[in-house]
Amino acid sequence: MPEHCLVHPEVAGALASGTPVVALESSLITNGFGAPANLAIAREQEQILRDAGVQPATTAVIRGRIKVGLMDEELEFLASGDASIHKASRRDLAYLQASALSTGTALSGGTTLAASMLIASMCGIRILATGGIGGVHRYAAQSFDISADLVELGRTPVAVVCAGAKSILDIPGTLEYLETMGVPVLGYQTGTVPAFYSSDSGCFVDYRLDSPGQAAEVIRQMESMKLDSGLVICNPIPKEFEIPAERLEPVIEQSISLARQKGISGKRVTPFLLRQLHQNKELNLVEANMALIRNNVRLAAQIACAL
Ligand code: PSU
Ligand code: MN
Repeated sequence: MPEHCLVHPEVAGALASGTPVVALESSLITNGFGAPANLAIAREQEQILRDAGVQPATTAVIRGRIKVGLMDEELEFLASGDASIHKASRRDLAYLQASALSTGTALSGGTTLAASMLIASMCGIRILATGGIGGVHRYAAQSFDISADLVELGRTPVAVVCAGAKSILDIPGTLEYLETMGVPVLGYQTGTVPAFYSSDSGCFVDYRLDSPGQAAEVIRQMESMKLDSGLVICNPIPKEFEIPAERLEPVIEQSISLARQKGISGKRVTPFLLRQLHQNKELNLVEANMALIRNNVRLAAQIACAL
């Protein structure tokens, strides 16, 4: 195991013995949901994996140390909203680790998909489950706002099970970027790219997967060729939780203009937009968001077992 990660003994044991392991990100605990939904979903994802015989490996930076596999107190801490907890992408990891040695306060971080993939790959974990990937933002031609998740997918060999990208993003633009980075975008039992809250963005996936075994075979092929890039497995939100795009769209555009008015930029953009959406009283987006995460974690468990 890499010396700069503290891998929980259960995770290390599972990796050594060939027990399936699925990595989970923690920025959705620190930035994706408010309390109490954040702690509930953090615990539930781990439980779904354990029930399927899979070892969960939630990644985070806890008081200056990168951890893989968290204790319940650590999930509680991440969900607490403590001011020392940052949103941690690839570029934040070194500073947060250094904080334990060089400043008075050891800082913590909820790891984004990008950082979580990187940490998973350092430890030999091959699959990660999340809600939605970051992407090319709307109006990126002016703002240059493109998530580091996409670059990470282009350079780090971890398969990511997600419900597509949120429709706060430019989905065709996101797909173009993934194509440029050489990242396959596959649909699980669908030929279309889901858009997080809805099962169809109107865009097509590269290929369709019909079984966990087929997904596992694609992962094995990528590994045997040492492509060193990621894979996006799109799993549409269950039908009963879908939110019609025409109800969502006005709220999204309102939230984006509010973000611009307030001068929100950089890493604050995505958490701001997610908070705006979740605060909307007419749309029960928190429930839908939790449902699609559960669905993704279940599929990731099946693929991990097939691997
Ligand atoms: N999309 C969601 N929920 C989330 C995120 C994205 O639907 O919680 C989080 C993920 O952790 C993702 C990060 O990696 O936001 C992307 O942030 P940015 O756009 O700043 O790269
Ligand atoms: Mn950004």
